[in-house]
Amino acid sequence: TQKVTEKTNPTTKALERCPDTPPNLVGPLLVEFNVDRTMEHARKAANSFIQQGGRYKPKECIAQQKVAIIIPFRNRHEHLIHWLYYLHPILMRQQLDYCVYVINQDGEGVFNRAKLMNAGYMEALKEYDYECFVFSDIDLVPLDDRNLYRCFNNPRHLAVAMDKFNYHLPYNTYFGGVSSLSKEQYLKINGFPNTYWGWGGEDDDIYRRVIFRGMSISRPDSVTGKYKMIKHNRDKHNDPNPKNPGKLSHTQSTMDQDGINTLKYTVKDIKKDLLYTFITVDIEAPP
Ligand code: BGN
Repeated sequence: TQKVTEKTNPTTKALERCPDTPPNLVGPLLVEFNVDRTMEHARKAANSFIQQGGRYKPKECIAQQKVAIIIPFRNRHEHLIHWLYYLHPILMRQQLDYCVYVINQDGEGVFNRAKLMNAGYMEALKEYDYECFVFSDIDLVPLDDRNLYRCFNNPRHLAVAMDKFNYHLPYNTYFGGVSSLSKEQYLKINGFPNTYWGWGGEDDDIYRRVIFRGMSISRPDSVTGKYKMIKHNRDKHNDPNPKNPGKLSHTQSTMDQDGINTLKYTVKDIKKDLLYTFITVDIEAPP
């Protein structure tokens, strides 16, 4: 067989770095959850360029960043279908070198969003040399593809205008929903807290870590940063935890002893679907 080189095939050109502004973005998007959607629809939407595990990288240029998308998860399969259906085409248009990691909490113990995100960070890095981490709730879909799922000079808060908060921030220091941190930024804050069991406060803790380490929050404007949330009932085993709010006054002194440096969990299973990598972890949750 003949070796194809630049000489024998003059159309082969060395790839260049992708542009700062991806050329094929469309801006505002129509998003509708009130339809019966299956994984097959999501697979068709993602087209043939996706690779097993929910991996993609542009073929036309070298992506600016290698991005791991981390989604804490338990029992939300219909949300996952909607999320994949909308996000894969967006992330492809954004010309990212990315992979989607769904981090599934094993068992029925109390849910812990931030600890799952820490486990996702660790597991993603075992697979590839990621430089950027986007942490997203499963029920949030952006309404504008100019909201770039990459990292910036400061930790980024992406979900700034959610429909459930009337397309406003619920408060100025809100850091929940969707955020991105470079590997460097993440390590600077010792990752996320492992000790916020149940609903509430872990995102405020992360915000405080960022500020205590001398960084600030980067955000898109409130038009680009619009999100639609999938409506759902309150999850089981994730009630607001009355112990969480009080922990926030200690973040500065506890953040070095509670984070990626103290993370303990066990991987139970790793399954590669076409559109996502599904990792089930035991995070030693209280009953
Ligand atoms: C806040 C929660 C956040 C949550 C937002 C939006 C707390 C800590 C005590 C104030 N914070 O009240 O975790 O993302 O609401 O729902 O509960």
